[in-house]
Amino acid sequence: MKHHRQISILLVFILWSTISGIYAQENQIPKEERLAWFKDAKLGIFIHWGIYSVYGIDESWSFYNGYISYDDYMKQLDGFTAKNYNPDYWAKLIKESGAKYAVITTKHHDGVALWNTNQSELNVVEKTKAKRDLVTPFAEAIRKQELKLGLYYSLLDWSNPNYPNFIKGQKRYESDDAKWNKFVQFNFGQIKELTRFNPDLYWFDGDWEQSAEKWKAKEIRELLLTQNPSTIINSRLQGYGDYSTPEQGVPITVPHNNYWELCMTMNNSWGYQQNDNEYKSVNQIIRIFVDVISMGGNLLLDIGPKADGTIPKEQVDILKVLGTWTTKHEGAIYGTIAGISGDYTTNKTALSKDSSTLYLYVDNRPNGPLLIKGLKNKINRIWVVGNGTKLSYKVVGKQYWSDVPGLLYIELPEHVQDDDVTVIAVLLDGKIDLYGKEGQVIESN
Ligand code: H79
Repeated sequence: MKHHRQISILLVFILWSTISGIYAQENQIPKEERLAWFKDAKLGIFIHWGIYSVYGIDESWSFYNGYISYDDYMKQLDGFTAKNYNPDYWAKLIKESGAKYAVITTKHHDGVALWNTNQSELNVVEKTKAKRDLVTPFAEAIRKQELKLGLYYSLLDWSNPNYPNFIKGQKRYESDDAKWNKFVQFNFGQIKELTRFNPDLYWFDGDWEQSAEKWKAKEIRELLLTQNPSTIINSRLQGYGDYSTPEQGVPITVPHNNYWELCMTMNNSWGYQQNDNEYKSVNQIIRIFVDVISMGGNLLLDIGPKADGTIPKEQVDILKVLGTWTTKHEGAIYGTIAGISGDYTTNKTALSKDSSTLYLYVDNRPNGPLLIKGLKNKINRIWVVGNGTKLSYKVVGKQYWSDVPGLLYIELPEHVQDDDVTVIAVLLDGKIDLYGKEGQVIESN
């Protein structure tokens, strides 16, 4: 009798753990909740650090495209020292820029891992003078600054002997299930190792070379979400990610996916390239940033540290000046949502989450008062963000017999204007209410 009871308790337990196991796996936390911090973050810093910084050439692509031989590319292992690597300084600088998260390349397409992986000898601990895991101290430093941690990982690995693709036009094999299965095992091995860092975000790359089925993309997603149900995955997982990642090109219209992030270099390179001095100015970067914010996205701005771990001065300077602007305007950056259509004003705009404050980003010296048309709300107050100056405004041309709102003109004196982008807050009497018609029709047909 007692024995029976024990068995039924055991059965109930097995049933319970199976059911809860299934529920724990996928999407237990709704997407909006899981991606809430990401949606509010607006700025992240991308870090491309690898042996390609030794010669200062394109990360992985330089050998893939045949600009350097594979063997010569790999000679860079000898020059990668990380001698002056100071992750605490990196993290402080990232914090100072106003970014809320950082994404570091744990392994690029060249297959060189920045952590002490057990899956392959091709890692900086075993093959370079750095002789240590570089990801762990980075993760710790990032957490100390209360930033979110993102790990970049290339699904494809052009160095792995079991991976089919090697260099452009040269494959190791066309089809070989045994080899491919070994590679998948290796990939899962490395990804499992990365889960030990418990990142807030996984940034996959290189998914285009294989199908979801071959990568076992669904299983990768399940693995990551089982390990941490609140983690986020970028879109480069053949349909199994959470948010889209336009690369380099600023979107022209608001992307369809409500969650997106533009990744962009400061010059024309992801990694450190001494020869590339074509840096965007801080002014250009800030203007791109507000463009992204106005469409409800994030900017993931890239830096490329040198082989010894120092961050090039040009990049440090950009991060610091950017930080001055983001600090001054924090109220009009974090937690905002996409603004209103360009039909209503020539300025880029964003809205507070409750849609009761409209932010205007003035990225040119205006020729006269700023203009918003079609705004039905009453206005409570208008001021310059980060400066506090109250601005005078006037509603002009409202006709008592028409429901078309008047033209809202806002005076913006020279002395309150920012050198880069001036931000104006328009506090409305409630949720924004825009006139959606063509205008009052007067003529009868
Ligand atoms: O790590 C940086 C780059 O090295 C990597 N992503 C950033 C963050 C990257 N570079 N290029 N790409 C990703 C996309 C490459 C697309 C291409 Fe293709 C691969 C162009 C040609 C081969 C896939 C297949 C897209 C078009 C054809």
